[in-house]
Amino acid sequence: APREVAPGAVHVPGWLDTAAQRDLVALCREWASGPAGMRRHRMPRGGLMSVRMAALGWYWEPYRYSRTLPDGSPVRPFPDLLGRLAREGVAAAYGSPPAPGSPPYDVALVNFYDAEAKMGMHQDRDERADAPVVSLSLGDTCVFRFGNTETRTRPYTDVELASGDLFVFGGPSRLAYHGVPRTRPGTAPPGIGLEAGRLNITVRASGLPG
Ligand code: MD5
Ligand code: FE
Repeated sequence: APREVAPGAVHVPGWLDTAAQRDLVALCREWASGPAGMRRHRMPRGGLMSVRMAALGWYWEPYRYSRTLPDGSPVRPFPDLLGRLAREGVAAAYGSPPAPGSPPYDVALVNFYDAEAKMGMHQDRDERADAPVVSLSLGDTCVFRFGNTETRTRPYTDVELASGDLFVFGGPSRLAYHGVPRTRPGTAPPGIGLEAGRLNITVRASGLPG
């Protein structure tokens, strides 16, 4: 059953069944193989992110979206399947799908966490649309830290995100600070084709033209 962690932030445990998780893991492998596949980005202050990222629809690097990769080559197109899943995810979390005329889902970031990877507290504010972000978790469970809109620190709530879980972040929670302080290696379920590590797919509306 959906659980509201904060206004507009809804966790739906076990939303994807094993077959759907397996299909998404296989697609992530394909997406990871492309030119915009599984990069460790460098932060403006010099550090290398521990999470590896692939981009679909738009290329993202700290902190902007681009239509092309740094070398000018095109980004892999945004798959219709992820747009459909995002709209269904919003409906599952909020009880109704996005209103007609809402900004279209057009970008997905695929994050891979090995046993050591984590993501520091940050806001997702590079989008120009306020559509909810739809997050899908696959593989190892993680500790997801959901904070507040004012600071990177307390108060925050730690939520365990397991394989197959859906999380939708919208409304007043859209600009909350959040991060992944750790994963729990060895907790991935059998039968999805991901023996070690965690994949997270976030689907977003960029609000950017064309
Ligand atoms: C992850 N990814 O598990 C998380 C889950 C990212 C990222 O944080 O930026 O790729 S998605 C969490 C998220 C996205 C947008 C808004 C909020 C949370 N939020 O308002 O808390 O790899
Ligand atoms: Fe984020």
